[in-house]
Amino acid sequence: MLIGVALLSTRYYMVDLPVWHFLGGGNGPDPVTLHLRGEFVESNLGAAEGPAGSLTVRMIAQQFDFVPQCIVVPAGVPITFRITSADAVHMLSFLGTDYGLKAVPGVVTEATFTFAKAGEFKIPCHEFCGAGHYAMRGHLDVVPRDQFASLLPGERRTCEPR
Ligand SMILES: [Cu+2]
Repeated sequence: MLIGVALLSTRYYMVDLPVWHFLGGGNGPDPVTLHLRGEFVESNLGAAEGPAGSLTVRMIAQQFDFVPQCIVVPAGVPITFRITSADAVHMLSFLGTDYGLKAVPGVVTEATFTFAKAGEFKIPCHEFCGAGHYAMRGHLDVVPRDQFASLLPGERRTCEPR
């Protein structure tokens, strides 16, 4: 019993929060209408410049991919990630770095990371989320700052060769 309680209390984000949001609590994004309205509509995903040159990346994790599948960001600039999930709990890890992010339905996870050098990072899902979990991976393309500045908004959401 005690072990059960201890286990559950460490799984707060996986058990309590999704139940809480399902019951109408909280004011996070609704996983069902995520793609249709609010902060996480398709046109608002990817890297976007905010006031004072800040950079925010918005992303949705869902069974079994990331939207957008690839994001382009500049090197050496603090990047604020805002991530949510459309279904299960997912865990993004940026291979080759210490950075990781949990995507939880109904909740926006926010963290700011800086990638010092240009390079490509794979973003595999590290939380078992279903049958296609093994194939769930995104990409992060870190490009030099001046190259990023010359990209059009649409080019920041794709890893097509430039
Ligand atoms: Cu997964």
